[in-house]
Parts: sequence; structure tokens; C-alpha cells
Amino acid sequence: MKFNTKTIHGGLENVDPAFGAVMPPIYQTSTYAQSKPGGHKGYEYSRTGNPTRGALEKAVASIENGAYGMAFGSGLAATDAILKLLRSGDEVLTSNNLYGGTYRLFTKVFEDFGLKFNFMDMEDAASLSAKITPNTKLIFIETPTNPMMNIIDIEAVAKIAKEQHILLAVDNTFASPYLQNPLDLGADIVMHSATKYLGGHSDVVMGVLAVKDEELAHKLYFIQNASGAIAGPQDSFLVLRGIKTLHLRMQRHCENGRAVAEFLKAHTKIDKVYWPGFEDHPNHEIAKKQMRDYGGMLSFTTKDDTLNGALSIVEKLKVFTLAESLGGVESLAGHPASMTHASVPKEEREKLGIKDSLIRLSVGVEDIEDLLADLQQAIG
Ligand code: P1T
Repeated sequence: MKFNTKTIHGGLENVDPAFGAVMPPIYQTSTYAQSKPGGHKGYEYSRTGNPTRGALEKAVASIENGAYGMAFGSGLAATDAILKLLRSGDEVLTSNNLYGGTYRLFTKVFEDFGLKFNFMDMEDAASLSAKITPNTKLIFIETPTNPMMNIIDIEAVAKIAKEQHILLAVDNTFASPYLQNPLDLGADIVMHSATKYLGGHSDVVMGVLAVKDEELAHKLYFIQNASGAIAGPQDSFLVLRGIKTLHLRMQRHCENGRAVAEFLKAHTKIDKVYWPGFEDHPNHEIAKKQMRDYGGMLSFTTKDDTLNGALSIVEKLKVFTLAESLGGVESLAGHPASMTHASVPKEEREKLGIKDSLIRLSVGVEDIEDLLADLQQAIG
């Protein structure tokens, strides 16, 4: 099955044996009747398993070319489950540009449990080997990175991880499976904030994982059940519905993303535009190699380079909504320094390029003329 067919049918077979419903029913139940202890039809309790969540988990595995999927209450809950594969004393190598909430989970929660995080510039994959110690058990990367749109070479990192028997997890939220499939490039775990492109309509908070390896899947199912941060049946239904139009939405996100990036690059008041589709983006060649297109996310700074200049633009926007999050059909604008990355210390932020003047856009699927006119009136 090819990708566009998988978004609609992947993992979904005989979803309603009772009545033949085409969409998996929402099994809004916490528990299941047993004829005698242990006499059940595959489900005992909805933390452990729920048919609607199960249908979504299969669909996610299918579109990421994995064999097993897991759905959690949020993207961070999915990342939390990955970290619970580790033990106190283990080390994690991770990229220095990550979603602020991921950075906070690493430094403010898991460091207290004895995990050590080594943040590094992963754009130079070759430098990775020098940072590996006998305690390194996980490499966790995000690509494209939030919000600087850096690209990390998944295949090159996976090769090093494999040689050293280290797990590689890739946060694929910004690309979506339409643009890139980390498991095919050698990653062990692919993670998504399904809140974003998979859900696609800004109406649900969820996280998912997909893996190929059976033993790893069973460890993650164990953590999912034991820790309990599962996705609910109603939300699972919504994300399943979202996935069915992922390919159509992504096509338009990419077209509009390109048009907005080019518009901003040509604008006299704009300084830098961070979008991996530009040939002069420092990681363009890697993006070209591992992504099918460049997506609808981008960031930019203005020539006046001030906090007030950036705030004045985001406050004037009318079609773009000033809001956290991304990946929905509607265009959103964000100010990373005060919003998504406020939990990263200012000094760290500035080293990464997350200046007070940086604006991030999640370009939606509206008519491009309206988006460009909105940006023009706000930038002036
Ligand atoms: O919000 P949640 O579903 O828990 O997902 C966390 C997360 C993980 N990874 C990436 C790359 C993300 O962008 C996010 C969430 N990001 C935002 C809310 C944001 O506006 O960037």
C-alpha cells in the first residue's frame, strides 16, 4: 500500500465486526464484561487496551512503516514513556534545539531521577561519536527542530547509534509521516505530538509512538499500561479522522509554506527566514535527502531586531492567530521566546538563535493570497 492509501486504510481492517461501520466506533467504556475471570474478547480494562485507541495505534504504525503503535495523552507523555525505558545513571545524547517542553521534561523532571542529558549540536552528526560514553543508552532528536528549523541527518545518526547499540528516538512532529519516515532511516522509535499535523484540526492533545521491533514494543506497552498516560477513545477517533486527510493537508501546507517563506525572504523589512527548502539553508542538502518536501513551519526575524518589533507584528496579524501549537488547518503565529521556549533559559535560547525578535509561523491551508496580505499589513 502506498502512503496516501495508508492514511485512509492503513491498519484498519474489520473495525466493526458487529455492524460493519466504516469508521471505528468510539468505545467509550472503561471496562469489558467477562464471562468468567479471564473470559473476555481481547479487552479487559481501557488503560490496558481500548478498540478505538487500538485502531489508531495500528493506523499510526502503518503510516510510519512500523509494526506497533502506542497512543498517549500528549506528546510529552509519549516522550516520558521513551525515557522510562532508561534507568538511573543512564545518559541521553540530545540536540540542543528541542521543543521547550521537552527540554523542561528532561532537565526539570528526569534529571532528578538520575538521568544525565548531554545537549549538543547534532547538525554535525560526525561529532556525535566523541560524546558517547558506556552509559549512553538513548539518542533523542527532533528534526526539523522547533523553532529554528535545523535539520539533523537521521540516517547518519542512526548508523552511529546502531554501531554503539544505543536506541535512537526521533520526534517527527514538524515533518509528519507525509514528509519523512525515521524508522525507514534506521531510527528505533518515532514520536509525534499528534496534537499537531496528525490530528490536524487543533481540537485534541495527544502523543504517539511507532516502532518496528517487537521486544521494544512490549517494553513500551508495559510502560504505557503501568504509568497510564493513555489517549482516550474520543480523542483517538478524532486523530484517526485527522490522519485520513493528512496527505491532502500536508500538500497544501507545503505549497503555502514555500510561498510564505519566499514572500518573507524577498521582504525588505525581514532579516532572516529559517526554512529548510531554501538552497542556502545550512542543512538543505540533508533536508532534500530525507524529506519529500519542506513543510509548513518556518521562523523569521525582522531587520529592526527588537522584542517590540516582533510583538507588534504578531499582535497585528488577523488571519494568523497568535497561539501556541502548530500543524492545524488554520495558520498560527508564535513568539518562541515568550511562549513555546520560555522554559529554556534566555542565555541558552540566544545561543541557539531564539532571539526575542524571532517569530514562528505554522502556515495553514487557507488561500495563500489572504495569508500574504495578512503578513504584508502586519509587517508594513
Ligand atoms: O503538546 P504535546 O502534545 O505534549 O507535544 C509536545 C511537543 C513535542 N514535540 C514537539 C516538536 C512539539 O512541537 C511539541 C509541542 N509543541 C508546541 C505546543 C508548540 O507550540 O511548539
